[in-house]
Amino acid sequence: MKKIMVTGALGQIGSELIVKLRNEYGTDNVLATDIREPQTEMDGPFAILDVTDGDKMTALAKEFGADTLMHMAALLSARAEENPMLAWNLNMGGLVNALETARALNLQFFTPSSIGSFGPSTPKDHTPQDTFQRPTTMYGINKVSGELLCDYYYHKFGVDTRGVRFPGLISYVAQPGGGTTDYAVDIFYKAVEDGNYTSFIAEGTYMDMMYMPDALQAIVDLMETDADNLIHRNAFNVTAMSFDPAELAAAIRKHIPSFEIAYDVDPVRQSIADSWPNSLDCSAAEAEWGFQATYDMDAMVTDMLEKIREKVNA
Ligand code: AKB
Repeated sequence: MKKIMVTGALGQIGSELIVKLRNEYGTDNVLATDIREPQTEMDGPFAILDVTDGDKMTALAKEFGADTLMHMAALLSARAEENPMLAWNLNMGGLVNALETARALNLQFFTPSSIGSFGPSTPKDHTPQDTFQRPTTMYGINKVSGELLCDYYYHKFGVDTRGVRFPGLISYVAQPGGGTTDYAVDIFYKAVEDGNYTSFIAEGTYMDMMYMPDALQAIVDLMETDADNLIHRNAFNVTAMSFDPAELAAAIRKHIPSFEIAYDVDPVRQSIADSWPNSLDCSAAEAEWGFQATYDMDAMVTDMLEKIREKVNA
């Protein structure tokens, strides 16, 4: 049975990952950590952890008897552009501390990279697994450096590091906050509450996306795969769908016919989106560990609207 410590456990991915891992491996076998206290009482172990405090991270993992570390704490793309030095210190400092903890305690290790690790010179369509990565954002620089660092820890120290390049993740549990793909979550709340949405990303801007249940399953599947199957390890392209705001609005209109979308483009987030791929090729993830997404855009929209209606009505 695994004993897993998770950083950033109250974030968009972390808050659902904790539930998934506790269902798979047992409540007491998953230690949730975050820089802030949970707003509601958490079912299972929790500890306060600022990931820039490496000694505390290692001490917590040791005390818990962790054999796995999932490092989720990070500043997303738009917030990183607002405060590049904070992003560098948190994203890179936190990652180095997490890798050092994994090295010291011989832990299996997961951390997500992102479509943000690509840049304007990357082929935009069916972006290959191995290709140019010259991102123009601080977040992207952090993500490419992180991919390389995780490879380094594997080759140099034998740490069992693994990771995926997540696209925009769509979920109804916790709001993302500070990302470029966040419009694809905000739109659902506005559709249910107001019947219209003003997008900060322009029509015609395609980005990869994935529904959270598929993202969580991808993490579990990758971590459970026999290491001998893995060639790429730390930065598998994964995706489930690619759409622009107008296509997403049309899919929402199948459920809310009067739904309207308008545009008030934010130049910072638009330029980040313009530097990212339209659609990824995830054949390496499919071949090496059987990655498969189950939600396409219509299935995701149906579930999101149902869950957000329940949430708003409650
Ligand atoms: C963001 O928009 O910053 C993230 C990401 C794609 O990594 N959702």
